[in-house]
Amino acid sequence: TPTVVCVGETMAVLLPERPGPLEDVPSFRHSCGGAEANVARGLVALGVPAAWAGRVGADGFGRRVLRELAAAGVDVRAATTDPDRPTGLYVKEAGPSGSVLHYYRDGSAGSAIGPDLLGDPLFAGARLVHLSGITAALSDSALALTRALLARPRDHLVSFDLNWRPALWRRRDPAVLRPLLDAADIVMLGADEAAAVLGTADPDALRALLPGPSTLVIKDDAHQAIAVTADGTVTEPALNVEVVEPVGAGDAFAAGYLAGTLRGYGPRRRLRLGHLAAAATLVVPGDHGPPPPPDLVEALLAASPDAWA
Ligand code: KDG
Repeated sequence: TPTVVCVGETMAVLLPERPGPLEDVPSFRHSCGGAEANVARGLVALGVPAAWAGRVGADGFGRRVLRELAAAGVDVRAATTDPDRPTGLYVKEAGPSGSVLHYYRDGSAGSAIGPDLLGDPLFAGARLVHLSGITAALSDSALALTRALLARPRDHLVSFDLNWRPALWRRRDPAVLRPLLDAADIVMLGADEAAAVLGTADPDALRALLPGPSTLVIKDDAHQAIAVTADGTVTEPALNVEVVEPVGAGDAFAAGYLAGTLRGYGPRRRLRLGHLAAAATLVVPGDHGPPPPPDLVEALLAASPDAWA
């Protein structure tokens, strides 16, 4: 049984062969992505058994999603296929000021997930369920599933990455997000996302707004991450890498942080493993980078603080 179940929408991805306006892109590479599945892949790459639970369409993109995740070692037994709705798609457009994601996912199979998923035996054995704020935006049933997975009493921990995607919230009120975050055990959010959704990025103010979770991890751009727990606050600088394409780095960070948590690491090593996994994704154009070799990870986790500044 997987240790972690990641729940959300996984889509087909078209990655432009080269940066620039979409109309000038000569061809695209076909892959798959989606925040929660990216976390599942990142966990598996770090040696943590992980599953992805969600829904795809009965089409080539859906078969590709399942095949690619399974090939990466992600348990997809709880994934279902929807005969009536297509697999969602997103296209990355890489410009000078970063990537824009174009979504083709309205009415997708992935958005039709709902509380019926909870019947899957996978959830009974999991130590941790990983969710993100994206799912709450997808549909009423997806929001209901998110709430059901956060309901207490529960046998699993819940980690929740805010993953603020304004484009998905045009028809919905993001005020639903705060109580969802507050019901989780581990909350991860970017400082910019916290400011947009909760009105502040100040760790103490966020703590006051979100007293429920045992851990808040606030990622301050690419510079540092702060973990706020009952034992105090730990700040750890990020690795300074040459960024090729940033999408997916937040998911890689989450995978590293959660893998460190499940391995019983202390707060600083958890953050470091998050930064290491993020760095491996920042230097490639896709949503996931190959993780550094385990012995290098160990050496970097033990490096002196100066090496990280
Ligand atoms: O974190 C990366 C995700 O944003 C990307 O994989 C697409 O899941 C996605 C989304 O909904 O934005």
